[in-house]
Amino acid sequence: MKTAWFKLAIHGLLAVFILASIGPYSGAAEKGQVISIKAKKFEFMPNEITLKKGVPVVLEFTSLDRMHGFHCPGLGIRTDILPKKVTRLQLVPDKTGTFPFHCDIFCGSGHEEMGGKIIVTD
Ligand SMILES: [Cu+2]
Repeated sequence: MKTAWFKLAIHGLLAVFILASIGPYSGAAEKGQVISIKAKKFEFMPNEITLKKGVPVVLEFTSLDRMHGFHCPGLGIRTDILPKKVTRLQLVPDKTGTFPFHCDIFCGSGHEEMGGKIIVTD
């Protein structure tokens, strides 16, 4: 009987630790308007994103088919985009301009055309 209670207490403690370690990261670490971007062969939707300089946003990526990559060299951001998984990137654009992005993980015969642009305005 004592061991059963002990196990229950340990499990309870573990649950508290796990929740405590997950808690602070859900939401608090990412601020800003969420922009959802879907990737599929061979396009990004949307493929044109307009942002404001100095205004934080969270780019939220999902793939509708296979693994893709998102790379925007002009803004110094990249991430893998995985199917059935949401990948978030926080971004505070620090300059205005038009910044092309593209898929940087080979995904098939239309891969080279898979891209778009981020426009940052004042
Ligand atoms: Cu690709």
